[in-house]
Amino acid sequence: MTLERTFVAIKPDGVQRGLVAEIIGRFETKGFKLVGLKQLKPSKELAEKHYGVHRERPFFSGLVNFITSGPVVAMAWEGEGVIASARKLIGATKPLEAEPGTIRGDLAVNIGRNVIHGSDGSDTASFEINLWFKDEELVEWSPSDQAWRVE
Ligand code: D4T
Repeated sequence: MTLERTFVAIKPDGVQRGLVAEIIGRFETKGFKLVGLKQLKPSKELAEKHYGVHRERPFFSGLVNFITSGPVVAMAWEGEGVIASARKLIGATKPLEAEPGTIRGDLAVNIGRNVIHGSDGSDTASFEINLWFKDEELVEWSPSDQAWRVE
């Protein structure tokens, strides 16, 4: 079993719309383990690093303005296969193309207000967890009911 960690962020629209509990609940009830959690208003520098791959895209400055506009709930989740599974739980980038049952499929309509981010691979996951969290903000723990989730 290979344990992975991924970075998930509830964007300002998700926080402003009161979707934090609903979104955290999807990962919790799936059976993943929350190892990092904080709310912050990201700096421009943090947002530009996070979305660095999109620096040349026309939507980049709007995206940075949006992500720095209000609180973001930053999370690190751990579990077997959590990186790909989180992307499935989140759904397609364009919410109208996201399947019902996914977070974006159920809770969003617009690409610029798609409520949540999840790392798209293992390198990105490590980069983003290190970018958003200090080592001491990540908590090692064992859920007492783990044997009822994973054999
Ligand atoms: P994030 O990174 O927010 O989880 O989104 P995705 O991984 O699903 O999609 P992405 O990297 O292609 O896009 C990053 C971010 O930019 C916004 N966006 C994207 C936008 O506002 N307009 C656009 O045309 C695109 C392609 C939405 C997500």
